[in-house]
Amino acid sequence: MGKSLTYKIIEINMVSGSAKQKEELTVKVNQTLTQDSTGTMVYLKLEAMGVKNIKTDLSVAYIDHNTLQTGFENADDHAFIKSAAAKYGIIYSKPGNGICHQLHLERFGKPGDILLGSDSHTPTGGGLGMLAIGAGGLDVAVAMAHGIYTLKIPKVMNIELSGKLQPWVSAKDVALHILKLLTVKGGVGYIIEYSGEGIRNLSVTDRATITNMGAEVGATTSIFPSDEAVRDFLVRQGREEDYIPFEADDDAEYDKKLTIDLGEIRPMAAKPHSPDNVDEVRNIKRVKVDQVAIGSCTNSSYTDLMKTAAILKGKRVHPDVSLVIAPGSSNILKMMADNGALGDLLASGARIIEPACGPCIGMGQAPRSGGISLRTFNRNFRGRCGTDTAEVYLVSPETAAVSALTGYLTSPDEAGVEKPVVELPEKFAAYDGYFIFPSEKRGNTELVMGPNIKPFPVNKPLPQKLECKLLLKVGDNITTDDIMPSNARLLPYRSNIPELSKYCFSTITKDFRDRAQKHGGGFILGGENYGQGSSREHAALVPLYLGIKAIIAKSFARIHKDNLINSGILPLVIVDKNQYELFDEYDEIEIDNIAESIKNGNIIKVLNKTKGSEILCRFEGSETDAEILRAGGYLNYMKRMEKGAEGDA
Ligand code: MIC
Ligand code: SF4
Repeated sequence: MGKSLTYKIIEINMVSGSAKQKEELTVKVNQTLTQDSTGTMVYLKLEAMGVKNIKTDLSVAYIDHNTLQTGFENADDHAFIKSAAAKYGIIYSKPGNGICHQLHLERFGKPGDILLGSDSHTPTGGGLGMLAIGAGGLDVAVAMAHGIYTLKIPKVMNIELSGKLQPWVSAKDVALHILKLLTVKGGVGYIIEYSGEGIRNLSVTDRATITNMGAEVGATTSIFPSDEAVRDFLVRQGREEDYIPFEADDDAEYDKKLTIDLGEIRPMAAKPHSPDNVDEVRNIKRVKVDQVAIGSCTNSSYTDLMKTAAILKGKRVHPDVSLVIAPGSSNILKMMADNGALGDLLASGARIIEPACGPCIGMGQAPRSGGISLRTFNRNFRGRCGTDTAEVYLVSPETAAVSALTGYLTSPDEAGVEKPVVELPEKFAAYDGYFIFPSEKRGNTELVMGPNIKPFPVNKPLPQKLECKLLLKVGDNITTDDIMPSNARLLPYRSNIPELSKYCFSTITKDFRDRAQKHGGGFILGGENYGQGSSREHAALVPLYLGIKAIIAKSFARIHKDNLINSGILPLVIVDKNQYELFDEYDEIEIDNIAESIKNGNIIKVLNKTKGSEILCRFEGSETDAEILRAGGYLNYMKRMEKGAEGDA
């Protein structure tokens, strides 16, 4: 049997373990990326580890999320990250340069490399044949410190694409079609590998749109082969030397296979409030639109924005619509300024904002109360746009631009508008004016810590017995946006866990912090896919700060489970899912004999003292994970290991 592309890349980067064992293996991490809203924690942890030099080939610290500076907080965080970048030899990307994933694809991504990023959409890099994985901040700090990442070996799902996209259908519609097929949990435990004749007609940025939204199906990452399209992209970016061809063997072995005929896909939309609530646009009843937002790491490429400009050229945005556009990178904005397309956007009445995540993470441009917003983004969770009562639909740039003209959600193939054709420039702009490259002589750079940067919480070793109240019972697919919401008001406190704790679970209940404080912490009961979505480790650190000891759930999303373990919070999986019904909020819960029970596979009895019932759970993790939990989280575990090593010497 031949090898998948995934295993080929894993094999060339393998440090220890065996891909055949299907358990855990350690790989070399060639590149890392951080962004600012998760990055402050990464660099605080790197500092706490006492790291002198980073071990990756290349690491980049982007500032793209918290770019509104309505107070000193975000600017303090930028200054801190800039000083950390200078101290550790990391490339710093100034605010205004663009969105980490789009920039990384343009300037640094390399076929065959492994990239670890403190953001769940790091898999965007899979569009040019790299294994690009999103992780919690601590894992990225460890990757920088030691140059490695330990991976629970995922299964590989092959999606074979045949046929050709119809006019007006684009990569975003493919991503949404896949979400409809797989749902937000269908990719958990898998790396998705694309193959087939259909991929030949997809450019690198099309592919990146698809791998980007692999995060929404819960996949560890998604990857396309490195072929002529990748070479072409790298040549235009002036980086042909980074090209290496990589593809799976024809007879590669896969754990699951799907086939999709691209020709059958129509313009799609994800309706409120989940990316998998997908239907064809033409099936959705007439939806009047208040806002259209184009951009985000999913759809802010040169091609996406040039298509938008071509659709809007010589026309006016509908009077009831506010059209906002955030380019993916300063290079794209510069090219569009030079070739006149920016002028076409402005003449149509579009609002152009700086290249950044912007409205995608609620950093400005919140819709009006009860407003309808069409967005080319990847997540439409309730409240994420900054307005709890707004309804967000996820669509392609084509659907967004045409709907901005008509004022209604419109299937672009049925609007009688001329279809845009975009020619790629021979050479993409590469000014790199917003990058600060580390200096060779780094000396004693001091970290710049403003008053907004507070110490992060560290857990205590796991006791033998836990007795607490069940503070909250939630349903399936709870997102990290539910656990620790983000918007322009809260994001400035990403370095200030005590302040953030006031808003923990605030999309679900307003009194979670009070409950936790009143009862001295406790447990949470969750449904399937608990912790899906963002990689933010704040969704573990804030519960840790509030005294949460364990999360008992039907299943967990990958990154969040790792973040819980790294924070020393027990993630326990319910063996018989029906038993979820046996516990209710405020029941008194007891777990005894913990150290022994968390050996992988052992049954853990979770006793409900209020009802006299019992749920049987398991801890699903490696022996190292169990050790980390016993020690009270990764940093304590590291200290223990170091002490052990000193003791041995
Ligand atoms: C997101 O899209 O949810 C974010 C904001 O980029 C997050 C990271 C964060 O919460 O800071 C992600 O995707 O990991
Ligand atoms: Fe930024 Fe949105 Fe992409 Fe997250 S999903 S990295 S917030 S653009």
